[in-house]
Amino acid sequence: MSKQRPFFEKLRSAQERKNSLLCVGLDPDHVSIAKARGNEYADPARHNVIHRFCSDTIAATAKYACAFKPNAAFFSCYEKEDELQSLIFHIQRSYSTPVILDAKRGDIGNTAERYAEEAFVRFGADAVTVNPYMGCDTIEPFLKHEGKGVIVLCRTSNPGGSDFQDLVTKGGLRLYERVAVKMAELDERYGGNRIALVVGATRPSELARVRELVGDMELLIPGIGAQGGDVEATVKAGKNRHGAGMMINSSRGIIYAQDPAKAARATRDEINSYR
Ligand code: NUP
Repeated sequence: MSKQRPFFEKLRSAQERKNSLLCVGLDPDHVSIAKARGNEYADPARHNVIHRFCSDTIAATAKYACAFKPNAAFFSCYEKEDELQSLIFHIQRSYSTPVILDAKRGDIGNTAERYAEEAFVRFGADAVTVNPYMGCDTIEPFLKHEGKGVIVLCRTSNPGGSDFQDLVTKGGLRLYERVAVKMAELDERYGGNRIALVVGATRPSELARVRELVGDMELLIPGIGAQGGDVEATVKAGKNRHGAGMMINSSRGIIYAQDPAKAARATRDEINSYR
């Protein structure tokens, strides 16, 4: 449906150009903004704090980011969907950097079609995160949007990620392993380079297992920074044969740092030191 450059092509070009596997997460909330930068963004009633904070953060970190990942919750809760849309366009146009909309969608076919249209047409995102719990038919509507990336939750970074994802399924694979295998198959059915998997940095051994199962597939890896994931263990477990195949996300650890540019650069360099 879209004639834009495919997500994975944009991503790889940004990864090479910036020598970076760092994805900067945009999760703006008023309390954290005031705490981190009280003086600059003191009055939440002032026009467009969320937009100004994000565009300043983007300007500071774009040199070091292979992708940006705004989380939809942090915009919709403040009724800032229009700002989200304009920030996505701004990142793409001014920094030639792809944008992943973190929305974790998942629903029956006709509803999934609307979610896909929301992510790719309304917001113009290059990729979106989806939840596979409802099955493969709920993911296919996203794949119908040519060139767009579909990033499927596989082994999440939160403590409760083991509640269901680690359960052993009938064939002997754990649920997250089965998701990885099924998604690699689905990706192949759609010609490859359409699907990536979310695997948390807080689980290096599961990350290594997913890498073993899916070959060189791209992984979105949240959980370094505020959630405490270890960068060295993450890169060593998650890299593919080419020392790449990862978008390692940090949100709070970068955007609320005293100096986001410095934090982004240091994180990018730390990641690179273990590739
Ligand atoms: O497994 C996941 N863990 C996770 O933290 C899948 C995600 N999409 N995320 C998201 O990544 C989370 O919703 C947040 O937007 C970001 C992590 O933020 P931070 O812990 O680096 O601040």
